[in-house]
Amino acid sequence: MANLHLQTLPMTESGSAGTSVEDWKKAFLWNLYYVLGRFPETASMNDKYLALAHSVRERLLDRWVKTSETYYRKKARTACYLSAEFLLGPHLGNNLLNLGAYDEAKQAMEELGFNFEDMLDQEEEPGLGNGGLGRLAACYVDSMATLEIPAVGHGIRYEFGIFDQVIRDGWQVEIADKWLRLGNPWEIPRPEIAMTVGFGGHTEHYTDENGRYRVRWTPQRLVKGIAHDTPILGFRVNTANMLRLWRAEAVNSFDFQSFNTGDYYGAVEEKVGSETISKVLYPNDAGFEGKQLRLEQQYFLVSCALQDMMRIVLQTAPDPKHFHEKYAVQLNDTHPAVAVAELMRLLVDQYGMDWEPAWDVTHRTMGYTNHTLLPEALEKWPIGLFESVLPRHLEIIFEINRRFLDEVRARFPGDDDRVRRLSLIDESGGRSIRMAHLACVGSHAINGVAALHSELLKHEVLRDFADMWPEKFLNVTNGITPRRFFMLTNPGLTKLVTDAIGDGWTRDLDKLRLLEPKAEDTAFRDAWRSVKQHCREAFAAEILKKTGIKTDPASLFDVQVKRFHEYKRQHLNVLNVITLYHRLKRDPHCDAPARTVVFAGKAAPGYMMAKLIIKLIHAVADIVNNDRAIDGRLRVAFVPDYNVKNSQRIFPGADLSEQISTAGKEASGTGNMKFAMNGALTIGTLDGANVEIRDAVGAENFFLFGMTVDEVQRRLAERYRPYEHYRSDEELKEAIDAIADGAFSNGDRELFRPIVDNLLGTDPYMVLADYRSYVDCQEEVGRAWCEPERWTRASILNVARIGQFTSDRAIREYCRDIWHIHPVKVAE
Ligand code: F58
Repeated sequence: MANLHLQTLPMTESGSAGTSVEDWKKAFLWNLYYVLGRFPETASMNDKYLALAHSVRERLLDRWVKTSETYYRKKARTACYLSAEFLLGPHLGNNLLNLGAYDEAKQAMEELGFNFEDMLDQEEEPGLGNGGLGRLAACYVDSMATLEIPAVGHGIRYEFGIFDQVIRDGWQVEIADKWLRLGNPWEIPRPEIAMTVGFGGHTEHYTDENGRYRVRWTPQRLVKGIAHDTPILGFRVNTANMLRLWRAEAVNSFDFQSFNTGDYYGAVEEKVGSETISKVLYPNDAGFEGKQLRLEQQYFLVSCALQDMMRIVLQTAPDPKHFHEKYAVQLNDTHPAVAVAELMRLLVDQYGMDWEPAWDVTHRTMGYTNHTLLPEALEKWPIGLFESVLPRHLEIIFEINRRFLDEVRARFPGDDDRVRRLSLIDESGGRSIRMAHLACVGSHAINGVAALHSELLKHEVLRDFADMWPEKFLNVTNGITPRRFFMLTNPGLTKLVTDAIGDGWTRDLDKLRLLEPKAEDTAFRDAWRSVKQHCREAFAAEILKKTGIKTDPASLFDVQVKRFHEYKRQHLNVLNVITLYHRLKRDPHCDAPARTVVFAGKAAPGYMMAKLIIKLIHAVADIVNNDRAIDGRLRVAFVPDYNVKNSQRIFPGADLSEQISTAGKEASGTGNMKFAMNGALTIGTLDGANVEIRDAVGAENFFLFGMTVDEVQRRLAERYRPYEHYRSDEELKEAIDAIADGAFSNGDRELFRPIVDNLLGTDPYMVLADYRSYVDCQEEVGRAWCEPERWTRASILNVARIGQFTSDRAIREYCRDIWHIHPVKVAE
C-alpha cells in the first residue's frame, strides 16, 4: 500500500466516466473517502468492495440515464419481464466485464496493493430465486440489455432470499440469507415511486351517472410498494436497463392512536404486517404451496408493476387503450398470472373502459411462459382463500371464465367434458382457480422452454388449449448468458478460444463454430487439455476449502449440481457411485479411471426425501473417501450452499455433466447448457433441452442413456414393477442392499429405509428402470476418458457447437415471435 498518497490525489471529483487504470484508482479512492468515509490503511474488505462497487455504479448510472432518456425520447415499445424470482448472482465482476474494464480495474486494485479476487468474493449475492426459473430471468435481463432491447424486469425485493445451506453431520440445515446486511451498492431506492396495493375487503356494484354498470372495490388493507432499481448493463453497449424490485411498506408506519392509549406494540403492528409481504422468498422449487402470503406476494408484484406501467403509458398517451402498444408483458410461469385480472381491473374499474376493448388490450399485452410439466407444481388457488385476498379479482376471473366457456361451447357444442377440462375453475374437490388456464386465456402467446417440453405441453398438459388456439403455441428454448457463465467464469478457456478464432464470438456465439477445425489440431487439443487441467486444479482447491476433502485433479470430475428433487434423480447417481465402489472393492486393478463425483444443491426445507438423499450422499462419501483399499480412485464430495457465485467455480472444472432426469420431467434445464459451454461432456436422458444439446453437439459427443418419454409412458401404463429390476440385476441389488443393510449408516437399517422402500415400492421416477442403462453408459464414459485425444476432441466440439444456447438467441426469438420489439441504440 506504499504507493497510496491520499493527499496527492484529486479529491474533488471521482472522474466518473473513464475506465483506465488511473481512472479506477482515482474513483476508488474518491468513493472510499467520500461515500464510505474511510482511508485505505484501515478499510475493511467490505469497505474496499463497496468503494469499487460505487466506482462501477457511477459508470453504470451514466449509461442508465442516457438509456432512459433515449427510451423516453423515442417512446420505445418496452418488454416487461414479470417474475417472482431473479437469481442474479454477484454484480461486480459481471458489470466490469460488461463495461469492458475488468482487466483495468483488476490492475488498478492490484497496484493499490489489494487482492482483487478477495474484493469480488466479498459480495453477497442477491439470491432472489430458487433455481432454474429465477436464473433464467437473470440471464434474460442480461441479454435484453446486451441486445439493446428496451426492457424492464419487475420483481420482489425479498429481504431474505433463498436460504444459505450448511451441512451438519451430513444433513442440510437452513440459515436465513441476510444478503442486505452489509449494504447493497447496486440498488437505487425510489421512495417517490410508490404504488398502493389493496387486499381483502368487499366490492359494490352500482350504476354511474352515465347509466353504466360499475364496480367499486373497497380493500380492507392497503400496502405501499416502493421501487428499488438496479441497473442492468449490456455487454459492451451503452444500454443499461433496469430491474425494478418492489419492497412492501406500511401505508402508515406508526399508529399514534394506539401509541397514545398505551398500546406500544399495536402502534407498529401495521408496519410489521405490511412488510411481511416482501420479507422472504418461498424456498420451494417444485410443488405448489397454497399459502395466503404467497398469493399476497404475487398480487403485490403484479399490481405494483402494472400500476407503474400504466403511469408511464398515461404520461405520453391520453388513454389506457394504448397500453399494449407501449408494453409487452411476459409472465414468467403462473406466479404473476393474476396480472391478467389486475390489468382488466385497472382498465375497466379504474379507467372506465368497456369489457371487450379492455380484454383486447389485456390479451395483446400478455405472453405466458410455462416452466413445468409436474402436476404438483401447477398453481391452483382455493376459491375461498382467493376471495378473501382478492374479492374483485375473483369476480373478474369468473367473468373471464363465463365468456371463455361460452366460446368453448360455441366451438364444441355438447362437449361438456371439454368445458369442464378447460374451465378456469377446477370443480373437483374444493373449488380452485387454475392459474395456468387464466394465463392461457389471457395471453396471445404461450411457450414452453425446450422443443420437447413445448410438444408435451401441446399434447398433454395444455392439450385442450392447443386444440382451441393452435396459433398461440410456440417454443422458445432456454438459453444462458455466455458473459457470466463463460467469459467471467472461465477466463482460461475464453482466452484460448479468442486466441484461436478472434473475439467475434463474444457478440455472436454461433461464431464458436470456427473452433470446429481446431478439434483436429493436436497442439490446440494439448492447450485445451492444459486449460481444463488448471480449471480442475482450481476446482479441487475449492472442494478442499469447502469440504476438507482431497481430490485428485487428474481424475475425471463427474458433476451433478442442481436443486434436489427426486425427478432429477441424484439417487440414481448415488447408485452408480455405490456400484463403482463395489467394483473397485472386488477388483482394485479394474480399468475404471479415477473419478471424483461432485454434488451440490439445496433441498426445499420441507422436502424430506430430498434431504435424506443429501444425507445419503454424505454417508456414501464418508465410507468411500476413507476406504484405503480403493486407493483414492473414487472420491465423492458435496459442495455446500450451491448458489450462483459457487456455481461459477464449478462449471469450468467439470468434465462430465449429469443431466439424468426421468424423461418428460425436466422442462428444459439450463445447467446442462452451462456445463457444455465450459467443455464438459453430458451424460443424459432424452429430456428437456438435452435433446437439442445432443442434436447440436453430435450424438457421438454426448453420452445418452435411459428410457424415452414414450417408453416411460408405456412402462407406466403396463404397471411398472421396480422390484423386478432389483431382483434381476445383481449389481443393483448389491447397491440397494448395501444402503438397506446399513453399510453407509453404521449398521442402522432405519435411516435410509424411506429411500429403499420408495425405490422398491413405487419408484415414481423410475430410477431402477434406468439403472442398468445408466451404469453401462457410465462405463462407456470411463472408456472415453481413457482416450484423452478422443475426449478432448469431443470437449472442443461441445463448445464449438453450443452457440445456439445463448440467452441472446432466446431473447431474439421472444422479440421476434412474441413481443414484436426492436433494438433501440443508445448513443455514447
Ligand atoms: C425450471 N423451473 C425447470 N421452477 O424445472 C427447468 O427445467 C427449466 O430449465 C427452468 O425452470 C427454466 O425454464 C423452476 O425452476 C421453480 O423454481 C418454481 C419456483 C416457484 C415455485 C414453483 C417452482
